[in-house]
Amino acid sequence: MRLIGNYLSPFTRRVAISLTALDIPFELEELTPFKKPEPVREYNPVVRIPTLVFDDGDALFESHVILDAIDQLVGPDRALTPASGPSRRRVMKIAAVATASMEKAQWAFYEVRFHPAEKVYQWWIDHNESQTIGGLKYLDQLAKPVRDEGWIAGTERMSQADISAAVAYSFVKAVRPELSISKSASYLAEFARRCEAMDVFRAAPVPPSLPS
Ligand SMILES: N[C@@H](CCC(=O)N[C@@H](CS)C(=O)NCC(=O)O)C(=O)O
Repeated sequence: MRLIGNYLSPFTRRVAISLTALDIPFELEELTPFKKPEPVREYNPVVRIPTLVFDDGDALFESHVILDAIDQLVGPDRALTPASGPSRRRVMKIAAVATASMEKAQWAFYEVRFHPAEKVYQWWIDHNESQTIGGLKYLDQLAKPVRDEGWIAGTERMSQADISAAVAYSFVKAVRPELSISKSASYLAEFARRCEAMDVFRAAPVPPSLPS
């Protein structure tokens, strides 16, 4: 399998960490679609990452679709999102808060990254950042009892809720450092630190610097 994307993208990162956690081998084709859109367009008409190309040439995009497909590949005993029942709903709800927080931080980041300084709309940044903070504070309360041990959705092993929550935290910290999220979501910070120390997370590290 070939994963097209990069590890600043939290959506790519949660897919990469999940693939590794499920022992599914893949190669990262590292690129940003803003600078190199063609290899993505070949498989994804909307030209976004992550795009996962299967060995038979088929491809999937949208991280939740990819994650569902790889869960199906390994089967319900190993899947990162439970197949049914209350735990499925809980894992999906927490992962949804995490991905919405990623998305909102990304929109604030894009506002600065893609506009000339005189066209940056501060109200829009503040609006998105307040939603990001709301999401991370929600995750913070869930992380409080499990910051040293256990999993955020109360599952017996790591689930998609854990991966997405930790990835969301690390992404926001990287792209919106001015939010000082380690202070306002300190339990989530501890939980994310624990996750980021795991081999599966370390195999898909957040880049040390932001793109220019
Ligand atoms: N909902 C999508 C979001 C994917 C996304 O926003 N990817 C960004 C990078 S993090 C991207 O490809 N941006 C390029 C663009 O929107 O033109 C998912 O879960 O995969």
